[in-house]
Amino acid sequence: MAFDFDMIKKVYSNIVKNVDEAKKIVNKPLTLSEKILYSHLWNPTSKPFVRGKDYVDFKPDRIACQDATAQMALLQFMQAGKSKVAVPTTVHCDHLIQAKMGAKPDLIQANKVSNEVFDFLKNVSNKYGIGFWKPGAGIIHQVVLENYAFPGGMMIGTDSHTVNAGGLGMVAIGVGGADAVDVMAGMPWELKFPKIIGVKLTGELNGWTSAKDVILKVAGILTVKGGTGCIIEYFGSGAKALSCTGKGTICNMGAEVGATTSTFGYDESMERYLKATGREDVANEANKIKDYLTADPEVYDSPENYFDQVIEINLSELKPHLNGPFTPDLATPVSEIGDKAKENDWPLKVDWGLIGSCTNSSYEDLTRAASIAKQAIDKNLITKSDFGINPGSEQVRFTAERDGILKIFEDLDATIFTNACGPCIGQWDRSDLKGQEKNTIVHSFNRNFSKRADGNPNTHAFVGSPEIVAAIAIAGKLDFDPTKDKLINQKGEEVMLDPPIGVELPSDGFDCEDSGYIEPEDDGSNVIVNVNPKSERLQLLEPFIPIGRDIKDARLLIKAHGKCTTDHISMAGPWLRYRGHLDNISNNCLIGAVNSFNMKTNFVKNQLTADYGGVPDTQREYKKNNIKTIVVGDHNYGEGSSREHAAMEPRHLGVCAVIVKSFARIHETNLKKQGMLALTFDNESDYNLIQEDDLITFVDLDQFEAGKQLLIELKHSNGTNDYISLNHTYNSSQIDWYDEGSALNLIKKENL
Ligand code: MIC
Ligand code: SF4
Repeated sequence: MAFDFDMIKKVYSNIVKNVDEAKKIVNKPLTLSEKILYSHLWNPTSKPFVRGKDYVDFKPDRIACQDATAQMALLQFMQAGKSKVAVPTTVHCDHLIQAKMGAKPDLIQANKVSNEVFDFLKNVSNKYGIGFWKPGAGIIHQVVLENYAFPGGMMIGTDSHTVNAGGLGMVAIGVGGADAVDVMAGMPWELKFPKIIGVKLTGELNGWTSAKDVILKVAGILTVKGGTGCIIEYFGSGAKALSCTGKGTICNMGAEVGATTSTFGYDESMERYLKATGREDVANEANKIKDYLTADPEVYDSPENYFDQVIEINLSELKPHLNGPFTPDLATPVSEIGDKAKENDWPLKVDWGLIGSCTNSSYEDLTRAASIAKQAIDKNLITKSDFGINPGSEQVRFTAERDGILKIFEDLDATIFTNACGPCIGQWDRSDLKGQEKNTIVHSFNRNFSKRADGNPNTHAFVGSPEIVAAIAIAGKLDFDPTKDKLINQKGEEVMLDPPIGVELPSDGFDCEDSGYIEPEDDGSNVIVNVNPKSERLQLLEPFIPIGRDIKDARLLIKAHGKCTTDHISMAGPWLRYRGHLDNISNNCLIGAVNSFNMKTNFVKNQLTADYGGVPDTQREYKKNNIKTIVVGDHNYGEGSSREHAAMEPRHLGVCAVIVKSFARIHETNLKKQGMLALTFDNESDYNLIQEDDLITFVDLDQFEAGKQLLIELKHSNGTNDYISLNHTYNSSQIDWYDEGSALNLIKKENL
């Protein structure tokens, strides 16, 4: 039986009732996204919601957390005063495993190095009724797709790629830990009712083109912020023809365009996947209410009448792409990447080809890449680049091993790493890299921000499908176009690679000896959770003190120039080790952000001494001297990860406000939840008015209220001043979070 089958049945009976009701209220045919949203309302509504405007309370069906974010989420939940989580929740250990030698030794090493954290997560899970997936079980989103996702469901997860579950027709949304705590504590989860972008897929994938190329293309069209505040709903004959895990790939990388989530209507590919992954029961239930698990026919017949924006992609004409470097929306067809690389001086030699990550580590992905690897062996080719594979889950790995797929990669000298995130999040001991040399890697991951995979700012990372990565790793050069270029084999002959052939689902079924799942005790009240006060990895949280309505003569900590993702604000890689220790991890606060006054990273002016120093150290000095500070940023500030550390660190160190041109959704919410001010310039160019030595005063914060601008005064060091109007999206309950010091403080108060 599927996990939480009774819950799913209940959701299905509600969907029927609630969608019928919603149709009357909205009074027109509904998109799938609306059906799922309206059937998960916390309170019934009598009026339609305005997309992109109304804040709505939702009731998600489940929660998933991964080890790197779960630590902070659970440390917060432990303070909420509850004995058990209110909705089915799971924790997945996948981020804290470094790729180095290969799966077995790497896992042993991770269990040694992060034993304290894994034990903490296991105990807390056991205590509060949370399902625990131990290290090696797989990457959270692949495990969720295989076990928990279900058509028409709504879930949240403390990871931005939670959206992967859209591949099984869910509305699955990435959130910060504090949001997850609300739902774990039995409270509603709030979201601004999203706009909806329709993507119509026509034609059929062929040759070297795969599902990955759909989202690489969409990323090129929408850019990293084009999906902000929107759900992307895919439909059309081309959508139906995609496999379920292919749909997962597309939804997964919706995070890279800032989309709230992405989804597909229930279809036969999902039915096949549910059945293949042991959930025939769920498929049978879904089949009974099929029409409720996709949009009304009118919507897909005339999409322009129902979506806020419509994009059409003809899959028959779509070409394989490589996106990058440094940003996932720089989309280039493989056939043009060589010329572009030469123009831009990107290194053509490719040092590594990496296959894996939550977006492309399914059985089908491995078979498509293996079909290329097999040809290389048969045609006497060797890989010119190093080649590494992270399978998505133990079920995928076990089955791929049984079916001889891993052997093909090994015969080609690839290293099979653990079923985990690995290099995707900088958990990679990259042996070939000596210093900061300029180099190129290609991978099937989703993000390629500067320094992400290996900490080297000069690594040019390109994102492509697993089969393109395999082909390029074999060729060893970025300007290899497998659709037309030949390679010279070991015998000196010219050979070509044929297009990949994938196996959607294993013909002998999935198999696995130990999935890595640990069920919690029914009553965990006797489970003891210890946190060593001397630990450098875990630290119990102290409540934040409210910032208050009086911010006068604050200092500028940093004005960040250009792209400032959560990786720039709170780097991952080696810093993942401190994710459960707020004070220690705060030592990476904003160290990757570029100071717009000198274009250097981690080099800001300390107004107390007039010296320049690192961001965290400088901020600690301000805090010691009770000086309030603000951070200023550019567009899409906080893009990428859901990690709330990017908000908690500045909060912990005493930053009051973050003022930017625009925010990424999750990060903006994270700042609000932690009791900070998240504000945007009314006039974007006012960013330029802010000077390094300014004294900054909030003029009317005493009148902070929903829908009303705030005004700040800048006193410049030359004696002049400027006034700047700032916008915000706080509603009145979010202003309460600010006044209480954090959303958690408010929960605690209400529980008392
Ligand atoms: C990522 O892909 O950036 C991560 C690491 O999975 C993050 C979560 C984290 O920072 O722990 C995400 O996507 O939310
Ligand atoms: Fe893990 Fe990478 Fe997926 Fe994030 S994007 S969950 S780091 S595999």
